[in-house]
Formats: sequence, C-alpha cells, structure tokens
Amino acid sequence: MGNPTSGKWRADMRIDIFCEVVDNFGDAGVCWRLARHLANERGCDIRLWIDKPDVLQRICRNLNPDLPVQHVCQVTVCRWPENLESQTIGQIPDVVIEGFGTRLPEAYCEMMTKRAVAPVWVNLEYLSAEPWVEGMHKMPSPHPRLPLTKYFFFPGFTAQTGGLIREDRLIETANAFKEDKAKRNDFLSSLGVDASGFTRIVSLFCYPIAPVETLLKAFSILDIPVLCLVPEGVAVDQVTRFLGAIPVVGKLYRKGNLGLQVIPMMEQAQYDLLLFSCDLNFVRGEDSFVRAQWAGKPFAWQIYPQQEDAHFEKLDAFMHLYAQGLVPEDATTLRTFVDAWNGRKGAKSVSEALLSFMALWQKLAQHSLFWRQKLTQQDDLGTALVRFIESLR
Ligand code: TRH
Repeated sequence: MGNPTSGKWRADMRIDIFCEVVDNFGDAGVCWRLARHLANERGCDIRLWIDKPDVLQRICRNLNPDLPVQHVCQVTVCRWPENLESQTIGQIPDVVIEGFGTRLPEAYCEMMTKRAVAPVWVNLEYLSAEPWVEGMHKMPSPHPRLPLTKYFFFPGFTAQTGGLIREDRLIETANAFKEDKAKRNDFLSSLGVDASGFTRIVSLFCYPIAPVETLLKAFSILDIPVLCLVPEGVAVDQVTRFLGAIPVVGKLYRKGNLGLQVIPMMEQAQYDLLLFSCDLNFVRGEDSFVRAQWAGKPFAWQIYPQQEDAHFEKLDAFMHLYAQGLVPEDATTLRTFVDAWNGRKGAKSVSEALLSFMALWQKLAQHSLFWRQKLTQQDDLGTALVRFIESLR
C-alpha cells in the first residue's frame, strides 16, 4: 500500500515504463526522468524498456547501449522488443506505463491478462496546456479484445491534470544556484566555462530549423556582453555558418558583444544545473521546456514542429496561461519574440524582436518566479500518478 510521507506519496510497486524513440531524444528525456524520479523518490521498482538505448546514453553516460539489461541510477534499463519475448508471467509488474502511445506487443498484453490481478495500465500522454486536456485526464479506454483497461494520464499546468515531474528538492537546488554565485561559477568551470565579463549567460537548445544564425548575429550587436552556451550537437550547421568554421568544443569565440562556446552534452541532472546557472534558456520539446520553468529563469520555448502548423495551437495555449500576470504590452513583447523564434508565419524576425525581449529581462525574471510558485501549488506528476494508480488497485 502507498502512504504519503511528508506530503509525498511513496509506493511499493513494480512498474514497467515503455519508451519508443521516434525522433530526436524522442521521449527518452521524459521517460528517463520519470523512471529516475519514481525509483529514487517514490519508492518504486522501475524497469525502463527502451528501443534505442544509444539515444539515452547521450544523456546518461553510465549506460552501456550494448547491454540488453542493466541497472543504472536505481533503474533497470532493458532494451526492447527483443528482451521482452523471454518475459514470464511472474515478471509482469503491478503497473505498466506506456510513454506517449507506445504500442505494447500483443504477446505482452496477453501476459498482462494472465496475472492474478491485471496490472494497472497507464498511457502517459504528451504535455499540453490546451483546455481539452483536463476533460481527457484519467479517461479509461477498454482494450478491444482483452479484459484490460488503459487509462490516459495527462501531465499539465493545472490542478485538473497530472501535473509536472518535480523532484523533492528541486526548487531548493535551483534557488541555491541563484543565491550562491560561487556555486554557479564552480559548476560552469566544471564545463570549462568562464562567465566573467558577461552580463547575461544564455543556454541554447533548439531544433535545427530555429533561426539560430539570426539570433547569434542579433546578440553580437546588443549593447550588453552575452555569453551563449551551446551543447555539442545542437544547431551545428547554423553555429558553423555563423562562425565561418566548425566550432571546437570548449573554445570561446567572440563576435562583437557575443561570446559563443560549444560545451559538451551533459547528463540530464547536469543539464538542469546549466538551466539554473543561466539567465536565459532556449529550450525545446517537452522535458527541457518543463525544466526551464522549474529553473525560475526567463526562457524561450521552441515547440516541436508538427505538420500543418498544428503545434501553434499548443504554443498559444501555453503562452495564454503563462502570460497571465504580465501587463498586456509585456505579454505582447514576449509573444512577439516566441513567435519569431518559432518561425510563425507573419511574425517579426528574431533580430527585430530580440532588443525588446532582452529589455524585458528583469520583469521576465520576476514573472518566471511567480509562474514557478503557481506551479508548485499543484501535486507533482510522480505523486499524482502513484496516487491515481493506488486508487485503482
Ligand atoms: O529531444 P526533444 O526534442 O524531445 C521531444 C519531445 O519529447 C517531444 O514531446 C517529442 O514529440 C519529440 O521529442 C519527438 O526535447 P526534450 O523533450 O527537451 O528532451 C531533451 C532531453 O535532453 C531533456 O531530457 C534534456 C536532455 N538534455 C541533457 O540531458 N543534456 C544536454 O546537454 C541537453 C542539451 C539536453
């Protein structure tokens, strides 16, 4: 049975999480974070099934992509589908979580039905601020053939959703980086970064279609010195074009008022510290986007682009929620920059939008703390998920 310990729900349950890598880190980021959180802080026994462990290895150095099964950070990581075939009924756990509609093999579903009590089956959905999410959260969906029911679990930004992954000491750690400059500088030095002399430090993580060259040019002619840190492998072509040469990892390049440095790709927990250390974070997709909000710093989100511009509805829904509390002119400045960064039709260019956006930095810094405070009022996703599972058992 689960029990709430100091307000956080802990449960003694075995969980299989299934992750399929489609594109980019393709959900491995979210699934890996959830797996670690449930294992380390919610007392669960987690197996993470991933089809491309080599992708996960980029953000989890201790993982050996050649091993079929291994134990890393208190999580058992298994490669699938091949190792799934040898599973016995006794190995089918109490709970099965499929990440983002991953299709479970029929043979595995059959085995789920043979257990004395069928596992609780949850589909963890994509994060969206769209209002319909609240109505779909926790909806059951019976299997067409087998006596199994799958439940849709939606992360989100309101109390009527499943919340966001938030580790127990996350905000304290983010605050410590804010308040203790030495801590921040030590971390940056560990990445080979010397930020002295720069007024703003910026991290840049984006998709290849982002207008990176335009952004870098605009930074170089700003009236304040900005240091832009780009993890290795991100926007490689654009950075190369901007510099006129392939960047050497660790080397600081200067153009006008811009310092530009490619830094090594970090482990996930390290990447969080980078977000805590920077004054402005460019983030993308889902996991880095959420982490930027926990960092309590201004950020610019590049949403994962979908066909026929379907992603803009999702972007609008989030920006609508996020901008509440900003005066209308400031909300417009923020929207203008985010639209430019996302290449929205008819939007201004990033170079036109950057100056006003950077001038708003102080207010955005305040606002990001206000937003973060609001988010901490809701249960974290791990707690909400475990509580929901318990309610079904
Ligand atoms: O990789 P992404 O683009 O993932 C996306 C989303 O999950 C999206 O929903 C999905 O539809 C699409 O893939 C196919 O961006 P995201 O979600 O931010 O994941 C990147 C992960 O990489 C995140 O966990 C942070 C991590 N990371 C590191 O650990 N170290 C690093 O140095 C960097 C730059 C990132």
